[in-house]
Amino acid sequence: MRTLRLILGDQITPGISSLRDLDRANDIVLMAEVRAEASYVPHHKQKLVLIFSAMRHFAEALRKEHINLVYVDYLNPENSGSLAGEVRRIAKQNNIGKLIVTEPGEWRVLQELKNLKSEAEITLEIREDDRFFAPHSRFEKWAAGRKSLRMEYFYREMRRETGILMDDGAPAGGEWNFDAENRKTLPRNIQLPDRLRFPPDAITREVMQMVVEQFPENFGDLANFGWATTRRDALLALDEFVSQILPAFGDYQDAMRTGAPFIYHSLLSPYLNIGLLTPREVCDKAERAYRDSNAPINAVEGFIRQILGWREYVRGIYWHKMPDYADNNFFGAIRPLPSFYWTGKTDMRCISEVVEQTRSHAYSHHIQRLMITGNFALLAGVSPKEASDWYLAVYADAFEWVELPNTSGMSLFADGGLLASKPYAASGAYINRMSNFCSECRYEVKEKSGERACPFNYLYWAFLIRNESKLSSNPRMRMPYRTLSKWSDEAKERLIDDAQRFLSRKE
Ligand code: FAD
Ligand code: DLZ
Ligand code: SF4
Repeated sequence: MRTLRLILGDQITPGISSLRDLDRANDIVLMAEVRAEASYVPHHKQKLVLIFSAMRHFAEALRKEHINLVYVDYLNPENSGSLAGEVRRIAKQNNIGKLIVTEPGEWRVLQELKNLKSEAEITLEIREDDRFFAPHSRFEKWAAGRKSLRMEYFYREMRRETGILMDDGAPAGGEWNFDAENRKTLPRNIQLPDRLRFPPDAITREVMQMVVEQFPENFGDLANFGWATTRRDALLALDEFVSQILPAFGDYQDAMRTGAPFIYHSLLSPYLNIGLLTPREVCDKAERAYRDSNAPINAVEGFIRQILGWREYVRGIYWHKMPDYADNNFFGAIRPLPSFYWTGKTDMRCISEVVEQTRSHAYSHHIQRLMITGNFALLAGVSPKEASDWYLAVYADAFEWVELPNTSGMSLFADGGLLASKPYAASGAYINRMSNFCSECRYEVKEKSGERACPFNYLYWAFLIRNESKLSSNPRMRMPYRTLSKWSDEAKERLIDDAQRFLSRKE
């Protein structure tokens, strides 16, 4: 009997564990474009093109190495439409006795493969995904017995263990974290750098055509598609980022501006998440820039913390807490997602700008996801499930293991504080400080209440009032609740009325 090795759409990595010890004479490698994966949420068209095109380019590279590959196109008439269906079909045709797969990134897909094992009478070998720094067992060891699972402590252990940005056992530059230096506003006249984007080649153009035909109603434009779909191009994107952009990454990490979706962010998350780049090589390259005095410590530490810290940590949380994590709803929020998350049609300039950037690029940088669309959903009491489905659909880098803890935990505080020590709730003042959105908005950011007032203002206070019993004992929420306690009942009523009026009308 022969062995089948399944490569998933986010396992586009030459050294992936499922391909090690491949017997070229006997084994079959399977890759399949399937309807179930392409439609479990209505993915942005650019996300679909990125994944299918990267899969096809990877398949080409495997064929060049004379690997025995079965590649099932989306439109193949025999395509059963699911990963399990394709494994079953190809296994039957080829006398397969064993399936080897690198552990899937998503709980849902892992269950599908486990179920297949019992039905299809094949041995299933699930291998560790060692593209990550921390295996599941490492996170579990760290989490065991801890009351508080804060990222910062996990990150420090990762630094110590990997030796990244460490000097003789001490953190490089003398501190673990330089975030205090990383909250600058963008100078008005600063010339933001052009970014390296990749014109679609013949394979990508063919996929674009297919996606337009098969997914005509999906959110997103393809006109600006510029993602790398090969490892070669992803490495060029990494080089460009480290040499040209990284030095200013830290300073302007939280800045936002109209017409400037990328600022000094890396745009590397889609490549990391589908496997065109590995986190290790990205961190090593960033550290090299610091060691060679080509980038300052606040930028390099800040950047490495996102990958070695946050990215590893949210994956740990996801597997530690799934499947229950998806059902968390600390505030009991049930409001449907407003339609302007899809249309961008709202007078709130900050939201229309972020939705427009998202439609054009399948991208929006972290602080926009957290403090604009995430903050609005939190303040308005949008259902965590509806918000998560939106984030999972609209970003090129969205896979549940990283999206869910960021949305449900970090952004919506739906886990009640496992991930964040307080909700990332903010009024318009924060958005005004970090962006130029408010100067172009029909609402008045300085007004708290009334028809012209910025909705983030009264929604913020109404959120605090509504959730007082759940939040007022949180030491980090003491300040706003102290302010609130000084207001008359009448003033509070006015804010609640404004919030209700706003939320009940169609924006
Ligand atoms: P940079 O700002 O250049 O950061 C460098 C790298 O660090 C990123 O490429 C990414 O790999 C990693 N990183 C940064 N922040 C985080 C984080 N909070 N969690 C995990 N990794 C991080 N990231 C995803 O990869 N997929 C998602 O589906 C996703 N959904 C999100 C949903 C919400 C509500 C929020 C608030 C954040 C989400 N993030 C997600 C995290 C973060 O916003 C993106 O990783 C980042 O914006 C990607 O852009 P970049 O590559 O330019 O990042
Ligand atoms: C996201 C995605 C999409 C859109 N399509 C496919 C596909 O056709 N075939 C495939 O193998 N994987 C796809 N993926 C990725 C999976 O949905 C899933 O997110 C990951 O494999 C989980 O690790
Ligand atoms: Fe957003 Fe309020 Fe500023 Fe308008 S005034 S852009 S709604 S924060």
